[in-house]
Amino acid sequence: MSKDQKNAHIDTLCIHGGQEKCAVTGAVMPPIYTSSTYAQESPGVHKGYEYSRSHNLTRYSFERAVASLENSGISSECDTSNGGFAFASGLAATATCLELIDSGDCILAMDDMYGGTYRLISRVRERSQGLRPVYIDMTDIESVEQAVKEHKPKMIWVESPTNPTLKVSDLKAIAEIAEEHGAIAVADNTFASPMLQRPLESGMHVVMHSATKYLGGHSDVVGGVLVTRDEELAQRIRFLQNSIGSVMGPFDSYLCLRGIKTLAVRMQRHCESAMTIARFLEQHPKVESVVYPGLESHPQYEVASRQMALHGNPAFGGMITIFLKGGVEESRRFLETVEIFALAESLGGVESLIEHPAIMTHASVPAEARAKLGISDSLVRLSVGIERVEDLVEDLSRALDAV
Ligand code: P1T
Repeated sequence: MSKDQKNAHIDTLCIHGGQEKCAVTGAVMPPIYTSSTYAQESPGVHKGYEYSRSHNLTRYSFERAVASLENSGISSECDTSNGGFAFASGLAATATCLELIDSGDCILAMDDMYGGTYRLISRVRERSQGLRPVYIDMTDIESVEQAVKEHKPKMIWVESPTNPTLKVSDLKAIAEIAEEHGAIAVADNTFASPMLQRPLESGMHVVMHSATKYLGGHSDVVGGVLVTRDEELAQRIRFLQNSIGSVMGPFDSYLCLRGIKTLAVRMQRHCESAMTIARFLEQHPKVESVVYPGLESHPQYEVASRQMALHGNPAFGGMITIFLKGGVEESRRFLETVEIFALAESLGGVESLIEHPAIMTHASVPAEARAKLGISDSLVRLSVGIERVEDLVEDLSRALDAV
């Protein structure tokens, strides 16, 4: 990015952050570099590009763009992509991040999080890496302090807002605890996106995204990202990214880069429509309760209002969780009746999606843990897209009438 863009507004950074026009052609978008390898003049003498797992300019463009949005502050002298790293999926990013800690180490993790993250930590890395996970509710900062003292974790993994119960944790307070105890603090920022929340600015060491969601934004690509503000971690993650090799390919990098160009306008619409829908659902007689960080009834409404903002005003994202009156049959009827909302896993795209976490995205979380977290048969998760909000309300209204 040129010097005069350094203080640019985040809306502008979505389009220009970390980008340079092609020196040869002036192309405003980077070419999709498909070459798997690069010719060398003499063994070891090359233009900085050896092999595409290690070096790929299309991927770098996307990595730099996200690093700019997350405000990594890492120079290109320290890291080619300013501390941004792109992976084949969100879970590939998470898996690589977990390699920052050693066999036998404790990881303190949020009790509620994406089911696949839980599965990776508990059902894969606990066995293969000897990780010792401890799950706690990080909305309670005192319990984070206590758990850190007791278990001495090497990594603290927090998702905020969480998937699917939308718990919001105080990232600044957690980062301070991690810093004091020498643990690496990682925030999964998928639900908020860098438009609403920049965890590195709150002191977290690493931010993770499923780029499949808001960054990509069009449900047509699977990807993941890590960004760090710490120079040493940047070097270690660069090494791990290349050594493990689960990198994002050039076509996907191009799609993700294209996606974030419209992140600012998309997030604005997601937030506005979700608020309208949350208020509509809140007063609906077939709905037992609505969880949305922007409602005063949300248990962490105050933290969310402080931590999540769009253009300086509190903003709470496009995800809503509801509890329907009744059980699995009522949920099924509702989910089978919606038309504009697609019954599908995933979230964060321009189209509205709806799903049943207990049967779909969080089936890998043990039933006992799900029950403790309240992920019941009547819980339904909505990802509010950017269609006309009146049409979305009508769709939900019709489906609720059918329950
Ligand atoms: O699907 P993948 O790109 O590998 O990302 C995993 C992931 C990580 N973190 C959060 C908060 C997520 O929501 C996800 C993926 N989630 C879904 C597929 C879902 O429907 O919830």
